[in-house]
Parts: sequence; C-alpha cells; structure tokens
Amino acid sequence: MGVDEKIKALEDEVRNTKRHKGTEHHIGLLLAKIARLKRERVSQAIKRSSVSGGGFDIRKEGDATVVMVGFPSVGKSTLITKITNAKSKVAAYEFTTLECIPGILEYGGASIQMLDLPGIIAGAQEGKGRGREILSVARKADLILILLESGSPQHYEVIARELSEVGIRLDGHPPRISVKKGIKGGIRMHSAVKLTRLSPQAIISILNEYGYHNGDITFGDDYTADDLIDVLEGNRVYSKSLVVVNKVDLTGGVPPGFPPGAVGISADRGAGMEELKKAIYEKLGFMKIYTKPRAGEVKWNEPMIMRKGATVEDMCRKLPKGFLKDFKYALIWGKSAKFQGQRVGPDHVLQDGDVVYVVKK
Ligand SMILES: Nc1nc2c(ncn2[C@@H]2O[C@H](COP(=O)(O)OP(=O)(O)OP(=O)(O)O)[C@@H](O)[C@H]2O)c(=O)[nH]1
Ligand SMILES: [Mg+2]
Repeated sequence: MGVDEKIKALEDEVRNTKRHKGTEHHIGLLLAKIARLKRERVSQAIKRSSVSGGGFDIRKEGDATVVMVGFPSVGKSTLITKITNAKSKVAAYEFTTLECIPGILEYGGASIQMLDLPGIIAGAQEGKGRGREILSVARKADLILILLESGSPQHYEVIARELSEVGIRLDGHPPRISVKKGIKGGIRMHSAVKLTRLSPQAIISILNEYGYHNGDITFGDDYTADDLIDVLEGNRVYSKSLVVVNKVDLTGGVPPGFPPGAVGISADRGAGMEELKKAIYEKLGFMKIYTKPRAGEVKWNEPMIMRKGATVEDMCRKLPKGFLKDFKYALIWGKSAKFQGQRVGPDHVLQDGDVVYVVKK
C-alpha cells in the first residue's frame, strides 16, 4: 500500500469510528498516524521540487513573498503580468502556466515578490497536476493570495483544504501547548482552562505515538487533537491569506458566497488594482524605519521598509555588511523606545516610525 492509500484507509477508519470515551484513545492514535504519513508526503514533495529544480525552486527576494494559488484559468498570470514586472503567458485554455514565475510588485516603498503558479485542482496534495510542487512553494509564502473566479465561490473550500493538508494554517497562530520530555513518572497534564475536546486518554495515546512517555504537557486553551498534533509535528506554517475574486466584470461586483473581506478585481481590465495592492501591503504588515543621519550627513535617508515585528538585527541585515559584523549597540527614538535615545541590542523589536542609530565597534 502506498502512502496515499494508507492515509485514506486511516481516514476512513476515523470516520467510521463512533466517538465516545472508550474510543477517544484509538481515534487519537489514528489521527497521529495520519499526521505522520502526511508529513512524509510533504517532505517528499519539498525534496522533489527543490532537488529536481523543475521550475519550482525559486529564491525568496524582496521584502516579502506572495504566492498566488488558484484553479486553472482564473487569471493568475493576467494579474501578475498586470501588477509586477513579470511576463507570464496568458491563454484561454487551462494549465497555460507550467512552472513558478516570479515578479516584483513595487508598492509603498516595499518590493513585494509575487509568484505565479500552475492552476491547482482538488487532490493536489495527492499529486494531481503539479499539486505537490505548488503546495511546497506555498509553504514559503508570507502571504497566500487565493485567486478565485467570480462564478466559483465553492473553489475556496477546496483550496483551503489542500493547503491545510500540507500543514499550512491560514491566518492562524501556533497553539499554545508546550510539551517537555521527562525521564520518569508518566505524563503530567496542566491546563489553564477545562479541556472539553481532548480526554486524558487521547492526549496520552497521541503523546505516546510521538515517543513521549514521561514529562509535562501544558495547555494554554481548550485545544483539539489536531492542535496537539500540529505542535508535535512542529512543521506547520502559519501564513496570512488574502482572498481575491477576479473577473468581476462578468458579475458586476463580488457575488454572495465568497469569504468576507474578499477583494473584487478584473485583472484583464485593470479594475481594482490599487485596492488590491493596498490590501496586499496591509496584510503583509509593513512599517517604516528611519536611520538617523551619521556625523557629517545632513540629509535624512529614505525610510527602510520592514515587516512588522522586525528587530534591530533584521534592519542591520539590510544595511551594508559592516553594520551587523561590527554592531556594538543601537540608539532608538520612537514608539519602541522605553525612553528616547534608549540603548538596545540586536534583539530589540522595532515599531513603525522608529529612528535608529547603530553604533559600531
Ligand atoms: N472576463 C475576464 N476574463 C479574464 C480576466 N482576467 C483574465 N481573464 C481571462 O481568463 C483566461 C485565463 O487567464 P490566465 O491569466 O491565463 O489564467 P491562469 O490562472 O494563469 O491560468 P493557468 O495558468 O492555466 O492556471 C484568459 O483568457 C484571460 O484573458 C478578467 O478580469 N475578466
Ligand atoms: Mg497562468
């Protein structure tokens, strides 16, 4: 039996098992086994797409990377050709694009890398189309742009499912569950709240499956078996997502049935492009950081564009080499400073509008 069949069989078993106290343990075990097999499948795809090259081994560039995922012929290539410097072939037939095509969108001072990909179809993670390659590129995204056609709102669920199957958790956060291995005494459980969705038996069977027989597990919330498995798997990616509805020229606006917040565009006619660029920029969460003029300089430099949450070290990486190599400390003015002119180290987290002066050794 191949990996795909094994997963199918286990999933059938989960579906056909009645859930009650007596079966919790067994279901937990099955879920953990499924997760392990899926991990195997994802890592095979990642290996394949980077070893073979095959037009999917793209280096990340710019301030952030946006990956476009959508069914065939929804207009991905039309869009990337419209808003970036890339030229990606557009045609009325499906599967026009056969590899990953990068382009750069310049907006608000940020260089945003966008990746065009072949169309994705149901069953992608089982290897349909170039599904696995597409999904492994998607794992590298800072933002996943889900492009839909105005006539097909039902495609959203299909794509969200395919992404979830390869460990991409859209707009989510890692569950607050910590697991520490011990040497003896069995598993001790701690929780900030009452656990209503996971029984002690299920927790133990899942932990055992991942090789934990002694130690401490702490829950920060009322999590599910899938959440616990996410933490134990440890390879989940938590990307942001933006839903974009193309071809609204055919429907006269975004029809009902699309997720709230979806941006309507017509890539072909160039309608909604400014709103889309702004939505991408805002979703990615950029901030402007100023470097204080050095002795003898009179003019302020252009602000540096950084992702929210960036540190002084991240900033130094964008400056000439010496700034990181000979870094001694930095002085900070602005929102992130406890007092103006505060002296900080490389781990200091910056905020929008901060002014930084790096002192070198
Ligand atoms: N009516 C309408 N047609 C559009 C629009 N944008 C793109 N198209 C058409 O849709 C067809 C497919 O466009 P592509 O950009 O090649 O689609 P794709 O998603 O890259 O397709 P694959 O590479 O095959 O996955 C072409 O015939 C485009 O002209 C739009 O805004 N409105
Ligand atoms: Mg295309």
